[in-house]
Amino acid sequence: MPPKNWMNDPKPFFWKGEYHVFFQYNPHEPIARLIHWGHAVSRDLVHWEMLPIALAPTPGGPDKDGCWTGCCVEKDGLFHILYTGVHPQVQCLATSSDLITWEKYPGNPVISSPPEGFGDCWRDPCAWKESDAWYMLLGSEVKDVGGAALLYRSSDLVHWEYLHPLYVGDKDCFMFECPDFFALGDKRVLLASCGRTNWHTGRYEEHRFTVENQGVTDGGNFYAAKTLLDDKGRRILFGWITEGRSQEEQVAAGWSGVLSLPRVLSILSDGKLGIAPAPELSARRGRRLDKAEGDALEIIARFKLQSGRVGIIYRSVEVYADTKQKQLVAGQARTPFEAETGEEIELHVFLDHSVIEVFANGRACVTARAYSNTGDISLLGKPEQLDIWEIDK
Ligand code: DQQ
Repeated sequence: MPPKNWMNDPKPFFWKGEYHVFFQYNPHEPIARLIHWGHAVSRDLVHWEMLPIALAPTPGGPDKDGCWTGCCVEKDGLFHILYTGVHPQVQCLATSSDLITWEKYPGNPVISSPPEGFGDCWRDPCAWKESDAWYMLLGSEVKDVGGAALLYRSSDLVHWEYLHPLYVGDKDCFMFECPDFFALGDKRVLLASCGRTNWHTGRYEEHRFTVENQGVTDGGNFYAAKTLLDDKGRRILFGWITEGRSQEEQVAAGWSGVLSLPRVLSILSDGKLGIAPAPELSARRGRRLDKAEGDALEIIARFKLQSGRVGIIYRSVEVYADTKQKQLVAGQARTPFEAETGEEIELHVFLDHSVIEVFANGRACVTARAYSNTGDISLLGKPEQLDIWEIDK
């Protein structure tokens, strides 16, 4: 959760044993205005400490109305944040020697206008190094076609040359926000957000991306998800868990937005994306319970494949795998999920007050919000095995 007020888009970055997550943050009110970069750090993925704000809008500067999403990379011993300034949208740079104190590049913006033929909505830099140069994606769109990830190249992270769209989607996705692009197993993965964070797996050749498989990382209250690569070689995904209550209620509560639990990505044998909770989360398991009760629980329920619905009901929200509809469902939210013939269904559920995060068989996730703390927790279907732990504070 934010210390208070507004939080959205995570920007994870791993450095020397520490998991850093920068995030979009409004320290003044629980409303998406005048966005800063907040900063949290963890050594174990389960205990987090808030650090000072990394970036704040500079009055009169190209980021005067907000420091929007971007990425953090290290080059020659110096950390670099590339991010978007708004009104109009432009790309900016800041550097730091310790990840705590950031200095904005005096020549900002480093890119002041979109490539010819593209609209003014182009943002959320994602940069990486290849053997010959730095490369970067910006989220954009090809009008009347769909979302696009525009590819740039640079030798110094300051001067950027536009190359071409790395990938253009279709009308299902009007614009790409928060692109993320990385190697995983023997594939490349492109994440792009538009209403949901979609994944695409495929081949990266000649600086073009050919998609072989695609899907949704999480069909629920989960957005703008991005990854880091840790020293164990793991790609770990964090998303912004959006609210399901009105703005008035968010203002009354004094906060808005949560970051998801860390989710480890993999390439499955069929080339699709695997998503599972980070194993470190088990360190927060407290008392084992025979019966699910409380408002901070981890539950693993294994069901024999049976026709219909298996799952739980928490705070009146039904959370279940539906074998007929081939979906993983939490309240109104659903993610495609198909069980193979004879495959057991394992639902790994984290309930934390208003947040429900569900993982099914290491390949489907759905996140939901449940604010009213009434009603018992009950099961849908009869599990073969059921493990319940309180989550330690
Ligand atoms: N949120 C940011 C944008 C991004 C959007 C602003 C996605 O940079 O495109 O807070 O949630």
